[in-house]
Amino acid sequence: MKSKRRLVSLVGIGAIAALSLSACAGGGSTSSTPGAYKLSFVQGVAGDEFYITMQCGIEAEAAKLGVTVNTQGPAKFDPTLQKPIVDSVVASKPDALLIAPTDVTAMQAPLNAAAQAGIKVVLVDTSVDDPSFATAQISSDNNGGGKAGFDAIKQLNPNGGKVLIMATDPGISTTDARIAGFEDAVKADSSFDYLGVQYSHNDPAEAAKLITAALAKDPDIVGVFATNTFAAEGTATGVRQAGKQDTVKIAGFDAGPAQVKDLRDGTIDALVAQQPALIGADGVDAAVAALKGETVTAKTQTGFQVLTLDNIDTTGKDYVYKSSC
Ligand code: T6T
Repeated sequence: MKSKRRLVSLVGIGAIAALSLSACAGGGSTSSTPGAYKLSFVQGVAGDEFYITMQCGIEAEAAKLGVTVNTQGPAKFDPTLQKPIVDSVVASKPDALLIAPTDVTAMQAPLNAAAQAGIKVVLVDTSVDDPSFATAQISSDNNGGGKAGFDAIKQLNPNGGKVLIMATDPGISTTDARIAGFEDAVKADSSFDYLGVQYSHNDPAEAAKLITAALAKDPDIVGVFATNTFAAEGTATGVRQAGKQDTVKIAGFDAGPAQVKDLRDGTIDALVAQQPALIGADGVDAAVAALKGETVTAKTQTGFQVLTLDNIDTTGKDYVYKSSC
């Protein structure tokens, strides 16, 4: 098994000079020391290595710029759990809020309210239906990553065959874009028989159950594209339990330690690793620049790298997510 290596150029906001601060530039600082802004980071879900790694990037950049950051996340990737956290963060009046909204529709009103309260809102990773209130948005090339997932599966199955997508939930901007990128590619290739998307609700056990049922119905499935960490983890478990790891090729988004272990043992064949620390650091840079009244890049797209056994110990190793900073 040899998968294609792909390295997409990294896009950052770049160095932001922050030498002067007018008393009212950006407004809203509740800190007594000028420029010592208070930032809040609300994760999509606590305990997810993607957001832990992003938190590490945020904390390192915040320390560099002399601002403070408080991080919280819901127990599940669920807007009904994330909204109360946002409401309480807004009530605590930070200068800026970095957030990965868990649903494009349900998180719209709470984030509109945050921006209306004078808080600079920076969307990191995910977005909402109408992000016009946002100071900046930073996310991976999710559509391109979906296409890369298809390319990896195709490389391992040059003659095509049945493939499906294991996703999380509809209404998440990132995973929806990954699905679109994969679907555009698979539908353009007549050697593949696309079986559609299954939604596993960010629950590995559900993903394992769904892939087990899919393999019972279509034992000749040759590939699965899993749209995030938990979908990939559950897909790998189900494929392993079915004893089909040699015939079902899995390309999964994200590169937590468990996915990398699955890559090493041959259950997963390719991982589309994002750059969460860079997304977080860019988010801090954007928030602080906005608070200082400086020009901010409205939209930044960060890159990804496809990890395989070929590069996991060399050029790919720095892309593995962290479980702690
Ligand atoms: O894939 C990431 C993130 O980009 C996505 O929005 C939600 O799932 C993850 O956090 C991985 O679990």
